Amino acid sequence: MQFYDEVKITVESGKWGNGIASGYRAPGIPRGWPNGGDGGRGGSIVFQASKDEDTLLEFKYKKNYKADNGESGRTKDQYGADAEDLILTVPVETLVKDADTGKVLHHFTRDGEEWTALPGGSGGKGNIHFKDSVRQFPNFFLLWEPGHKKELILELQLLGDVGLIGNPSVGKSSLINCVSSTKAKVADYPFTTLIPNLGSVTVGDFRFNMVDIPGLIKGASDGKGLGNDFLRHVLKARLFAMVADLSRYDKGIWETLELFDEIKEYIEEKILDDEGEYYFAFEQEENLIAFNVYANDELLISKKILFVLNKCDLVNDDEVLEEYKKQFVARFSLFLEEHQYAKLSEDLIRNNLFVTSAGTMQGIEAWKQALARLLQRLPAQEMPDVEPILPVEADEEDMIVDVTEEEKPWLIEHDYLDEVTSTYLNVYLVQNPEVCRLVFITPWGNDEAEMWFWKQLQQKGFIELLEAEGMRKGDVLKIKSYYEGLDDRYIVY
Ligand SMILES: Nc1nc2c(ncn2[C@@H]2O[C@H](COP(=O)(O)OP(=O)(O)OP(=O)(O)O)[C@@H](O)[C@H]2O)c(=O)[nH]1
Ligand SMILES: [Mg+2]
Repeated sequence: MQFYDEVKITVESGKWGNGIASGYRAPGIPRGWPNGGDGGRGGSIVFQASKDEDTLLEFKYKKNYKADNGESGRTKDQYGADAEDLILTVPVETLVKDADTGKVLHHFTRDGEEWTALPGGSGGKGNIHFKDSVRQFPNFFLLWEPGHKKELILELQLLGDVGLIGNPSVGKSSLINCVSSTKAKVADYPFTTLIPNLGSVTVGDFRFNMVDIPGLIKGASDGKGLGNDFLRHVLKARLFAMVADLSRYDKGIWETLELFDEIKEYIEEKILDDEGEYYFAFEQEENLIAFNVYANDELLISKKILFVLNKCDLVNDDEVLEEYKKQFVARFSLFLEEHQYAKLSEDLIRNNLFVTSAGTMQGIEAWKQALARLLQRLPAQEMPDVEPILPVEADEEDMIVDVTEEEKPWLIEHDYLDEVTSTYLNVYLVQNPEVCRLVFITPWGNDEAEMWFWKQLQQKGFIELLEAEGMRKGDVLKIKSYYEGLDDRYIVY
């Protein structure tokens, strides 16, 4: 089974049903009264997080999601039926991004959390709403607002505090199973783990997460083994636990240290910009080892590193064990030297070395306690910035972008402007989302509806804002469309 942790989908919310204009008439009541009902609400696209989901696999096969449209209103005061919202279930820790801009729109962190990605279209009011003292029988209704359509990227984030990194079969999954209630698959062949496992570890009343990813091998950055795409998950962890298999002796140490080259290449390829100057460094921070990445002399990434020598039950001789630890310290020092990193003190390396057995539980409790102590001292995990999606609230700042001359020839050709007066009339670009919405739900050509439109603009203060910008009768407003597949509109003031 493949692990789908990133998918691109298209979502589209439903349109509102049209309102309708109808009237009640009866013998003896010649004029009657309006009774056209509203259209029903269009379905929204709503995401819901669930702890029972752990992959985005479902979205791999179905890419397009569209909520139903609302029904049109009916006569005799009857409203059209609302459409149901389309609920899409995603795992907790899913990020929703705008596919065009890459901006993070939402980050799900709780089971059951709901978020409306696209609201169903609004509008669609029947003529019963427009009756007033002057207008006894309004003969218009409002059109549906079109639904919104958007391309989204769903990305599953496994935000871990501790990331387990190591070669295949060193016992990473066995370790996560020992310290959390996760039931990761364990087997004696390489690449048992194909999907990252996320576990929650409790020490007293402190809780932290741990991520176990598939085993990495030398050359993973060139696609060897399962490749290094899974490093993305571990890179979100504050602390890297590098796991080595004690029973592989010297070879086990080298294989583990070589993984730093893969991590380095991954970061160079996926995170660092080609242009800037950057370098990697192992540095002492209090009594911790930090693996730091600097770009243009600023610290960009800082991961704390500790080493776990697992399967110590296979070397149940204290002297050999002691020798192995010494060996590890010497090998790591040599690795730093050969790769031209600055030296670290031997005590520092030794203090960040843990010996465990996932088989007999030896050293597990001490390791777990040490992880909790370290994490409590480290700064909290950063969360990605979350930006709101459409529709944006109306605001003075976004009323008018510009006045343009460029479109005048086209507007003259299409009768929005006449040639003689066009020299002193202006074309205003209006990008306010609320003005856009009102323009799209108004049935243009119906005098009453148009009057209603201008009254709305007046009441909401838009006319005042536009006139303050210098707008005069006869000027053209170019209204920015916020709806997928629909062009900007022009109206004459
Ligand atoms: N004797 C002994 N065997 C262990 C220990 N930890 C894990 N194993 C065994 O080592 C083998 C591999 O363990 P896993 O936990 O699947 O290793 P992994 O690192 O997750 O492997 P991949 O997912 O393939 O990368 C299994 O047969 C485990 O039972 C240990 O502490 N002692
Ligand atoms: Mg595993």
